[in-house]
Amino acid sequence: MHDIGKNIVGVVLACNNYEIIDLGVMVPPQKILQTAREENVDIIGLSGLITPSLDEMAHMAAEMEREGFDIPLLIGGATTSKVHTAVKIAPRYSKNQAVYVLDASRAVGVVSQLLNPETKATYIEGIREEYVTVTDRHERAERAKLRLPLATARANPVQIDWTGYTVPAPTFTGPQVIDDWDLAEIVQYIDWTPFFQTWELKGVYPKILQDERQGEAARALFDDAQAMLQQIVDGKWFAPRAVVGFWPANAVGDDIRLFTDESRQTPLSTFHTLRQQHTKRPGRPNVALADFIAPEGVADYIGGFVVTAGPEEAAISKRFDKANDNYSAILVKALADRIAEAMAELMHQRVRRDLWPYAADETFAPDELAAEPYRGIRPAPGYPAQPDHTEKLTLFSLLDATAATGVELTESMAMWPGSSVSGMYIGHPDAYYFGVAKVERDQVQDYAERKGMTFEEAERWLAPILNYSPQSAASVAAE
Ligand code: B12
Repeated sequence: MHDIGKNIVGVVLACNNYEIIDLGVMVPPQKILQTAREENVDIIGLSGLITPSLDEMAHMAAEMEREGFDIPLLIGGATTSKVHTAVKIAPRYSKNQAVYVLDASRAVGVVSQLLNPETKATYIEGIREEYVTVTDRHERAERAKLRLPLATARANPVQIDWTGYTVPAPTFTGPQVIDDWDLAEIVQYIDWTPFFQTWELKGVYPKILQDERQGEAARALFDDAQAMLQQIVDGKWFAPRAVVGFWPANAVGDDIRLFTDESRQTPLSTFHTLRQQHTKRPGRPNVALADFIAPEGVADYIGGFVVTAGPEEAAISKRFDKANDNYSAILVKALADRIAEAMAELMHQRVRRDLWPYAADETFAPDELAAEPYRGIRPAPGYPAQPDHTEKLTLFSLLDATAATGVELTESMAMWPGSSVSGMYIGHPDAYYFGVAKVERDQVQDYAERKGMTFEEAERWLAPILNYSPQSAASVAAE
């Protein structure tokens, strides 16, 4: 994971004359607290991109309480929310206040209120009252959400008629490294819409360039991006790497069993999937990814991949920072993210046409792909269809991904270098993206057994999607 959101907040606050100490990414809580003490800071800020960081934030709040800190704790980043801050973080830090900040533009107002002795107490009082209301509303809404027993949900899967289903075999079994990347080709596959979101410009590319209110800023940013992209391509600033693999596979219940070879006699590994447990309208299934893989007796396959723009972007960004060019430092990271996503898109097309040619005749142009008009999906561990980030362990081991690409998995299941994407390939024409949403205790129990985890471990990794308050919540934060 890397730190564009945190960078932007840091730059915005620094522009408003606050002194920022940026400790980087994946910093252990003790280092943050030690620096906070040594430097006598006024506020600590945490940024979280993927859900495992939510637990770490709750843990940090408990540590601050335990060590007697009495300064505000700011919370931000893509997966954080006011509800999570109010329900899971703020209650663990009663000595002062945890405050959720939606975006960089709001950070200045929040910080100035918290640092001004005249406004601080009233501001914190206001936040406390608001968080009590948010927590009450959240708990009422949660109680109202009735989930189905797992067995009932399982009895309502996606109905696919597998009789007569055939799919071409992939051109190889097991992993293969792909390192003949042409940056100029990758660039054609960039989806620009999320790039503008990074800069808080909301709208769809290319329309956003003509937008009445944001058009001018969007055009200027886009021109800068194109100029830097040209330098990235011409100067070969990045060395992208990837690994892709395919295996014979069949669904066994909610699991996807992978085999060593076509005889399907020797199991190699298992992907575990989670099933939607919410009440559905008649005719709507309770989906799990395993529904899109054929049961035993039918020759089906699954693929997996890891792509990375490479680690170079970090050093380049640092050089810009050193030259006091924060803008280019953030721009190069945002472009590295786009390149990683573009590689995922380009490789998926190569898979469909050549490597696992179930759509060999596909002719979509690169700029048509963002709308996903093609056959098959590539769900990623951490995305709504598979919220369990630990499935990356299985994927990485199957692909021997660290040796193949240099991408490492951190303890909290983030990938380093930050501009990396991983996922699975599912080829059935009826496969689609969905959100598992919240699950009940019975599914957590079942999932833990299937994965060979303890119940508490499974609860911890699934914490963001539990439809109940886990008994272990307190212990997670108090660990
Ligand atoms: C760009 C992006 C990526 C990029 C790069 C991510 C990165 N920066 O490291 C790429 C393509 C590489 C990527 C990869 C992945 N991603 Co991604 N990604 C996104 C996306 C689309 C935008 C995130 C972003 O950079 N936004 C722009 C920045 C500027 O915004 P921001 O981080 O929210 O920060 C702002 C505020 O939050 C606030 N703020 C942030 N920090 C702080 C701190 C303080 C103190 C304060 C006051 C304020 C503050 O101010 C910032 C500026 O306004 C989000 C979806 C979304 N729309 O949010 C998914 C998302 C974050 N990704 C997600 C996932 C799962 C992944 C992968 C794990 C998928 C995979 N298996 O490959 C990988 C993980 C990468 C890794 N290295 O581990 C999920 C996470 C959900 C979850 N359950 O954990 C998301 C939410 C998508 C989704 N809906 O499922 N991703």
